[in-house]
Amino acid sequence: APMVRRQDYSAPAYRIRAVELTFDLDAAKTIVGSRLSVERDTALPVQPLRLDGEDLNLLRVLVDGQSVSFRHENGQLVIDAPAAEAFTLEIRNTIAPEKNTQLSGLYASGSGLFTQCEAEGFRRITYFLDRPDVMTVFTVTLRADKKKYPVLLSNGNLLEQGELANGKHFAKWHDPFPKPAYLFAVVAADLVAREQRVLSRSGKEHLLQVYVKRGDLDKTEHAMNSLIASMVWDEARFGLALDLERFMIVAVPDFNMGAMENKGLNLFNTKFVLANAATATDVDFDGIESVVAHEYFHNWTGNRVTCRDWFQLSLKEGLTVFRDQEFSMDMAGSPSARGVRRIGDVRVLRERQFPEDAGPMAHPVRPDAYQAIDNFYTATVYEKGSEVVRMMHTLVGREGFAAGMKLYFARHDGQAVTCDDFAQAMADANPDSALAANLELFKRWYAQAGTPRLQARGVWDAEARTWTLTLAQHNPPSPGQADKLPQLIPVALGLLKRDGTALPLQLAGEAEAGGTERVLVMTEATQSFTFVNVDAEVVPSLLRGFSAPVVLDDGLSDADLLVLLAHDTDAFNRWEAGQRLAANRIRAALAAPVEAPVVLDDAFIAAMRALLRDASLDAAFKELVLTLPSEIYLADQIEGIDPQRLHAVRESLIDQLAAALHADWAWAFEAHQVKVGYKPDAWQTGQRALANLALAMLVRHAVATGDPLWPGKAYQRFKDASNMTDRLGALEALVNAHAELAEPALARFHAQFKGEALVLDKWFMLQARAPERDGRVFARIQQLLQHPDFTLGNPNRARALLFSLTHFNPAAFHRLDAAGYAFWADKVLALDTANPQLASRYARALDRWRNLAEPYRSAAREAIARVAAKPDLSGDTHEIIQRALA
Ligand code: HT7
Ligand code: ZN
Repeated sequence: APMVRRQDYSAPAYRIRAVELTFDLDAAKTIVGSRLSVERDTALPVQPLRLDGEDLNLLRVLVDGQSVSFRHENGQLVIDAPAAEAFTLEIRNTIAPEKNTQLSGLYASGSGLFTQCEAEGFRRITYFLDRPDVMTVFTVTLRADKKKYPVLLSNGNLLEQGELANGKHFAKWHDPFPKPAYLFAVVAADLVAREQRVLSRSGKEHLLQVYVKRGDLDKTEHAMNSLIASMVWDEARFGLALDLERFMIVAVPDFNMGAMENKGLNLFNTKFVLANAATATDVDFDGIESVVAHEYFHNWTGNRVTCRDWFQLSLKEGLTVFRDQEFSMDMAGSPSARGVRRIGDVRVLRERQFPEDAGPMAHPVRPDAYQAIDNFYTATVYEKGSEVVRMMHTLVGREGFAAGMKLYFARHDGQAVTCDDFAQAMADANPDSALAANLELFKRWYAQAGTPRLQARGVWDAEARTWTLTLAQHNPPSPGQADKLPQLIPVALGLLKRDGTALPLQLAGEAEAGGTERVLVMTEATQSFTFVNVDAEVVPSLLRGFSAPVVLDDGLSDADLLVLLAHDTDAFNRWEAGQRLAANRIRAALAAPVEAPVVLDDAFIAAMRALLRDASLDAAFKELVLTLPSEIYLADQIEGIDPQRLHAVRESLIDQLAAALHADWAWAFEAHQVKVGYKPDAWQTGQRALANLALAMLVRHAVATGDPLWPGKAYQRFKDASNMTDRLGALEALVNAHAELAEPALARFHAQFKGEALVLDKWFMLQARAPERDGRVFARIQQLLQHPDFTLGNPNRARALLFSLTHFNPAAFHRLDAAGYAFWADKVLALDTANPQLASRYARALDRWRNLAEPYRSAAREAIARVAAKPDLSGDTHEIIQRALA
């Protein structure tokens, strides 16, 4: 596929002011009629009209009612010289939804028909100017068999509906807001809806609906509550009200991503809608809250103001992720619960985005070129993009940020704009801020790929009573970007005395100390900051709250980290101190000879025990501190990684924590039982998370020592649990410890939930993610491929089994005999024929092959080369494979 380049952008020569679409819906053959009101931009030289189209069967083309000559070129329909400046173009074509296994365009799922148009799916429905800067008013008439498809939905407001001959019926929808085609949606299915009427602050009434298949209504309450909470929050925090009379969410069983923000008609992966206490875990409830909020927030950040071109994707995605993260933090409530959320968000960033930024797919938040845009819905565009917005928030403050948002909408409502436009509005609304003073410098975050390294060293001068912090930044090369310039890095910090108390901060030149926390703004490659009135050595707590997406090297000793772990008031840095203490031990063990036993020192164990027993801390926070850094995160930090060795070392440390803290785990398990009715709130979620971790540790230790007590207790809890979080936690404890009772428990779980697709996904996932031991997990995954409930056709199921191995279970995947890589290659090829978007995401499991030690590295390369050799690889997968080998 040819490269699309950001610098080649040119404004469209034609606009489509309005379109009337008619659909005669049928799974085998749907007829699409389209009547476009087209206008030529008379300021530009006359050019051919080029309409995008893919996999369409064209029946006719009329211009102002007359037939017209046209041709096909590069997959486009080209009309060389339309005579008038404004004309009506009529197109008729057919499509075959049931053959559409790509799940882009109009496709069949379950017994319904659904669309997915972002990024370039609309062209798979009919010919169109399928680009986000062409905004059109849509009127849509749907006709279908009434029995099969009793519910007919599209964007906006329902104008009319009624009966037709031959058992058919119709519905006519009109969306008053001009929108790009990627926000178009249609649903035809047999669904039921939970409904709620709500008033926005202005007193306007809205109808909210959550559509699901019959039988799933009892799983829609949380999605509805999340939607209402999102509405309230966006009005309260940003003054952004819902602009539609009706807002619909529809659950779709086969879906490539999480959800889609189509105007007024959000389509969701069932995973992010359906939940009740019996079938969904706390983590699922949480995911639903975030995704419902995320899609709802897109109505302003994405739909009202959209992207000029797909290079600007982070304009809507980075900003909307930032908004959903802030929403979830506000929903969590207490400062400690906010800290827990921040830790969770940074974990995702560092486990997914950091490796991306260090590998062959590294790209700036605003990419410069792509072959397949689907490949750029990445952690960089989403999560790093959100961090870029968060840094702006840090630089201008909460009020300043709200003012920037206000100006952004005042300037750009109804437009398709760029990341520059957003940053400019933020700076202009805050003219006295460090952002405005350094805007061009700040915008390097959009332009430069890679994770900057930030070195920090402090020197105390006893005589001068000063402490000078010297910061140095360096961003290693990325593909196509050899040399990088310094970036603006906000460094939030506090200084702790050795006894853990916070030092009032006073920079040289300041009249007096102001507070115990500061944000230093770094704008040079190297920079020093001198604090005065410092009477003793201090322990710096740098990059509090993870104030910038960088890798910090602060040179702190274990003794310093123990001070932070015991006393830091910043939840993120307190947690980070514990993670670093653990990582230091893992690194030391990896550097030692293989035969040397890995022994956890008493200081570390005592610190962990103190934290676990600390009555002033929340359970959720303790669970995070007592969980060792993941193999995925550690592997990204270590050059020439041997995944088997890393796994063995980490497992051994967990075994030791399980043994050394045995009595503490038993206490923690008993002390964190929730005795009231199930609610997925921050407090209960924390209690359950810690109790489940404790149970896992107890079962692990019991299996190692041959003690039947805790496996028996876990099995009992698994059987009797009153909610899925506890049930799955107990099952996971048995499976992860390879306990004998895991088998009967798995069988029972399958029998109990065989009718629940999302719960079966958990059953597959749990087995595929279990810690590898003697190749048992890999063997189990191969068995499960043959299971009657397994299918590659449903993305959730494919993710539950295949992605669990390759993306989430490094020790099962990276095998000495290379069988994991052969498995990967087979599945990339199998997925690629049916669903290129899913295949190319799957293919990325080997992005970081160059960072592997031998023999893994060569074996991985061979597997990638095998995939590359397939002659008809999809454009999506081809781009990933080609970059991996470059
Ligand atoms: N904006 C949505 C992106 C999306 C998507 C992209 C490519 C292929 C399929 C897709 N489904 C949804 C989701 C979001 O960020 O909210
Ligand atoms: Zn989004």
